[in-house]
Amino acid sequence: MVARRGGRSAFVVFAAVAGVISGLVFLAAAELVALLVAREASPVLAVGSFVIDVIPQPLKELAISTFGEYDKIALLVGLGLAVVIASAVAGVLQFLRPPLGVIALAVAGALSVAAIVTRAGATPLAFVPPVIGALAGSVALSLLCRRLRAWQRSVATPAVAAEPSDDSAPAIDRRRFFVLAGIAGVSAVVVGVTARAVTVATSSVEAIRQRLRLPAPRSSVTIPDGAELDVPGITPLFTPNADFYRVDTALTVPTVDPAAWRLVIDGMVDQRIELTFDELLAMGLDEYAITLTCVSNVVGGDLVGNAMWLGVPIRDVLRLAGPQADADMVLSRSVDGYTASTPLSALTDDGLDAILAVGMNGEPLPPEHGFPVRMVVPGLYGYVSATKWVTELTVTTFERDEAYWTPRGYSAQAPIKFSSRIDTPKIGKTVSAGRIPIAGVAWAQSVGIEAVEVRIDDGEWQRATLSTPINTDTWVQWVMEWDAAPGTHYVSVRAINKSGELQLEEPAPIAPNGSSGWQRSLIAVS
Ligand SMILES: Nc1nc2c(c(=O)[nH]1)N[C@H]1C(S)=C(S)[C@@H](COP(=O)(O)O)O[C@H]1N2
Ligand SMILES: [Mo]
Repeated sequence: MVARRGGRSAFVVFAAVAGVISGLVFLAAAELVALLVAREASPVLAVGSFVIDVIPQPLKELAISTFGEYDKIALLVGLGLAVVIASAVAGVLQFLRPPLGVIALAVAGALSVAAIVTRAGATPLAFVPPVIGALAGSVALSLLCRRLRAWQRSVATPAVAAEPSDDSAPAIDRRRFFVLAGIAGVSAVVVGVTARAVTVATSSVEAIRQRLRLPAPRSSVTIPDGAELDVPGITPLFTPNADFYRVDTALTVPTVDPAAWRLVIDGMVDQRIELTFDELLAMGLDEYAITLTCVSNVVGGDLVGNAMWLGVPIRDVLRLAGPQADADMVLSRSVDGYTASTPLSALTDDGLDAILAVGMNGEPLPPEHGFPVRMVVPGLYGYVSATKWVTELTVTTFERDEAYWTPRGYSAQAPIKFSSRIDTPKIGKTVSAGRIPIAGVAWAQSVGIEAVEVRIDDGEWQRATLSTPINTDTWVQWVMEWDAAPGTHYVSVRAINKSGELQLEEPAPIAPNGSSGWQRSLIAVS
């Protein structure tokens, strides 16, 4: 090898390598400290953004026309090359004219500090990562260059044989340089890449959601005494988020950063309105208990759930835009393109709590339930009202526009057909003879449940005991004690709403506007 013979040019190459390794140490230490104290203060990204800002517009356009959608990658690659070249030069300087290399790193640190602290949104500790990075890089550079010079000296000292053996002084000094260079280089790459990956992963929308603290509601829902029955096997009054049914057309759950979210209200309005997430929250949040139902719920099915929502009335948001008199529909649109057609009157009616919800059962909306904002409208099936990840409300007419499901075999308008369900005893599970509860839930959103009736086999319809309703928009629980005799029995249930209507007996499939019929289950008693 040339260096063994003391060739000065070879040592200069190693000095350049030492410089590049020190540059990596600089960036890795800065990334690690940025992760810990100031996430926005990554020198690579801050300097990159700075460069984007200072590049003159014609040059920017040239970059976009040359690299197209890869312009940002091109910038980062260019920046990476510049860092490699500059740190190689710093290495050579430090080797030939110490401490010029360390001074160069200090200048690089100062420039990154300037780029970082002048960025919008920089936190008070934003200067720390580049300072620590420059310090770490300088220590690495001066140690590496010291070892390189020791190696150069021992090669130059003609005390030993012309071809030194492996444990001669030059060999030992060479090994000491490579060991340090190896350790510094490998740990810089490992630490830098890991810190960057952790930063990216924990800055994800899910992490943003975890950190999000919604303002306290101005008003909360009072849960009356007796709202929840104590019956084993009955559906809980509120459905935990993890158990809440999920229905949507989204292949992967859309991720929407609340900071980038906008709600546009347009169409037949006096004035187009655009709201940010903070502006929506600033309108004031209230609690709403509303039971959601899917049109695909079959009689006795479980595509229905009850939640405590936190939100803003849609009528307040629409009022900002001023819907025009001849409009009769709001076409809500999700970030994933899904649309729902809701009668304008259902959203503007003062007596109906149609809301833009941001919270669900005490937390921000779960991603799969529409984070950061969704619609919830009492009394209408989800597909015509409950748009998740909602981003646009277009005021229009049923004649002019249609929603996602309308050309796919479902009605443009679909009020919920009120219904009742048996939760216990479970179908297909044998129960022991004796006194047992038959219990379940019943819902008639926006009207309310007046009564639930149960029939055993071909007997009389008997009134069940109801839980105290929270309001007319939530389901109620019902229970009836039954002296179960051995054998098989049919248990049927039906509800009566507060308008005095009886639940539809005529069975209907889910399409085009929801199932109907009375649930009748066969129960085996032993
Ligand atoms: N963006 C979007 N929103 C949507 C849907 C959808 O497919 N995409 N499905 C709707 C339907 S059919 C129902 S029943 C409800 C279900 O809401 P959940 O999944 O939170 O229970 O969301 C509604 N909102
Ligand atoms: Mo649905």
